Amino acid sequence: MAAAQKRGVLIVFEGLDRSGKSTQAKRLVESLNKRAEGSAVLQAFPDRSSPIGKLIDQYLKKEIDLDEHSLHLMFSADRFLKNQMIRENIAKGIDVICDRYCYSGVAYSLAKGLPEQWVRSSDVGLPKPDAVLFFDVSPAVAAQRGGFGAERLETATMQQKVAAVMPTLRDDSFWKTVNADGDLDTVEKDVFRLYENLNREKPFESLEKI
Ligand code: DGP
Repeated sequence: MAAAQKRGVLIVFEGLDRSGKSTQAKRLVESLNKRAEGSAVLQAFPDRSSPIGKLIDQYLKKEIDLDEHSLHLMFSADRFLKNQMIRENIAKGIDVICDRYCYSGVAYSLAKGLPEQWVRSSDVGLPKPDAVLFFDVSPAVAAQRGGFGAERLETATMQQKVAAVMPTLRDDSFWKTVNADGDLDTVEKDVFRLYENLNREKPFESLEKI
């Protein structure tokens, strides 16, 4: 009898701007697909090409203004648009790697002062990550990696606030810290080690709280 198909895993890369999370998320997906074509997909949030993501993109580029509560819900809705895609891939044995997830959503909105309970509730029900890799970069190393971009939230003040909030969202049962100060190859190896140790035997869950 053929061996039962193992499920895929959902891995979320979170961290501050210039922590290297986007680069490493891409590297992980490339390396997995090199080993087995079609075995992993990359999903960046926000998905700026989705109907809602297009509006978010315009907001980030300062082309339109949006009410902050609406914006929070739009980021959540953008993630829920991928709910089915994530679950179908995981069921088929395909790994889904996300560059940002609801933890960015909560951290940015708390940093802006929106009500905590409300902010933490809108992503409940999303697929629960098997691992959140938190890219921990020291301020000195982040500064060496260059200045901020021109988008609305790319400011020192916002980054400091998000840096203060993000660690408070940590859940030790599935968050893992990646030392993001290292060079690209060292960090890639650390990420791969964490990836290899994930448990595909346990049932895939939904987020009950954030
Ligand atoms: P990126 O494409 O990774 O550079 O992210 C776009 C910007 O949007 C970045 O400044 C972080 C911010 N961001 C990402 N996800 C969320 C979210 O869910 N809510 C809010 N308010 N901001 C977010």
